[in-house]
Amino acid sequence: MLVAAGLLLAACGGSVEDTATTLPPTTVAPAAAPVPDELALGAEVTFRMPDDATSQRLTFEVPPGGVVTLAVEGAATNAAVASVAVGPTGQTVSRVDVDPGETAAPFRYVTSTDGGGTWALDIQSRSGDSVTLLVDAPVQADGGSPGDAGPNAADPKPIDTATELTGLLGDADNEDWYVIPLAGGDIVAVTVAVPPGDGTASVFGDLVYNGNQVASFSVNEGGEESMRQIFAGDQTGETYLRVSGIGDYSFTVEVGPQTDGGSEGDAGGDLADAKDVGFGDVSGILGGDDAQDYYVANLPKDAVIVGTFTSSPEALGELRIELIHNGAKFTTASLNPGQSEEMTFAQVNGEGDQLYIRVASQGGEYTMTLEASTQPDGGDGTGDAQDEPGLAKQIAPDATFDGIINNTGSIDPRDFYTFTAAATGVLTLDVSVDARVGADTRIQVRDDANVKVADFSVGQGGSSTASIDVTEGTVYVMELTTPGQARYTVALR
Ligand SMILES: [Ca+2]
Ligand SMILES: [Ca+2]
Ligand SMILES: [Ca+2]
Repeated sequence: MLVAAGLLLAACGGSVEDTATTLPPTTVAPAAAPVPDELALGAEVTFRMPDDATSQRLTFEVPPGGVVTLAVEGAATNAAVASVAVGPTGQTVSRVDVDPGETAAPFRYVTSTDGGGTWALDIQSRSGDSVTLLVDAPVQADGGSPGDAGPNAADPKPIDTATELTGLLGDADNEDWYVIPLAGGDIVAVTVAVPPGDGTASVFGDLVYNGNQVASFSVNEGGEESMRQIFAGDQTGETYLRVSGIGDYSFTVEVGPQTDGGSEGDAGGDLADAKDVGFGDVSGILGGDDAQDYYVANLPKDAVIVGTFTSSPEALGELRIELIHNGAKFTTASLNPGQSEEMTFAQVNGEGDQLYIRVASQGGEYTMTLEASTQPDGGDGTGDAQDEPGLAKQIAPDATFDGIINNTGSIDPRDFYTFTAAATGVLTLDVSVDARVGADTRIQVRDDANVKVADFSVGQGGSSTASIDVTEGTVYVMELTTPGQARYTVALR
């Protein structure tokens, strides 16, 4: 019997096999029953040209998106070559010639959703010769359900996500469109593969959103390509996967929300829409129209913010980090792909003030590890030692404590302390400056007559000791200043 080659093509992912066999002579005898003018799909018939004719038209109905296949065999007793022209009525898309006793090369033609209808076989042969015919037109099953995927955004096919699906393109079917619903702030990942074949297949995939192509890739035979597109929080509605080209393909679509800051959803694209995060580990992703992520966190009073920021090695271009307080950027960092940077920044702020973090790039993942603690100035837990002598923070004459000053942006340029000498004699003042968060730091001490009794500087990572003659009961004021930012340790003894 004849086997519809196209069915084998579909089943074998595009490989061509000539599996038709020579019919036993008994079956090529003239048909016992007349062949109907309209052929049934999938049913083998033997047509004998009437004695008074050399051409005859037979028709069959092709459903939209059907893959038309035709197998033809000439009877061994035929006197000459028979030919069968095939195509939608009024049009020939192929002509199949078959020698006596031979099987013609397989024919396959892919129609699209807007194709189908009545097709014709125009048979020409010697009068009395016979051909055995098998036509079929199984409907494509693009995206795992019956039917061709439509040719545009007006007629896309819904699909299951996270499942490997298949599709078919070729002939009149140039584009398959699939619809992917977006909830806002989604990540859409698409993989498309084209099986190995005879070298004629290749497809092009792209994602379309709001009429614009937002991502694209091409896949050759035997290849597989993937793409990932990030959608911003306000990008809801639908995106479309368009596959165009020729051939069988398989594909998988995965859709899920971004998890910026550890919870479902994109971090907002402006200050008003910033995502609430605590300090700790914060990771997120940018890409496409999601070009910036904003976060907000409540600061402790007079916060020292320590952040480690890392851009993924696959990031697109520079990652920019901005820390914002009271509507003003107070520090920024720019990271290349794969780069990591630690930043420390001392603030002067009220309890519960908010820190905003803006992260911006063309695309990629990032992580931030954030800590915030109150400035340790004077060791009393109340925060910054103020930058006016009249408001100097009281310390004991034998105190040891840490502090921090930050003159970048004049946020906390000076720390003032005051102490009362417990005894007359020499008071020793040790000052060291942190090696990592450090800058030249100047220490000045004045007595209650505003006479300077000490004035020395300590560099980054350095330490120094001063001996000061003090008088019991006298109130002294100590001032620390720096042009940069410095963590310092002071010990009075
Ligand atoms: Ca298709
Ligand atoms: Ca994001
Ligand atoms: Ca301070």
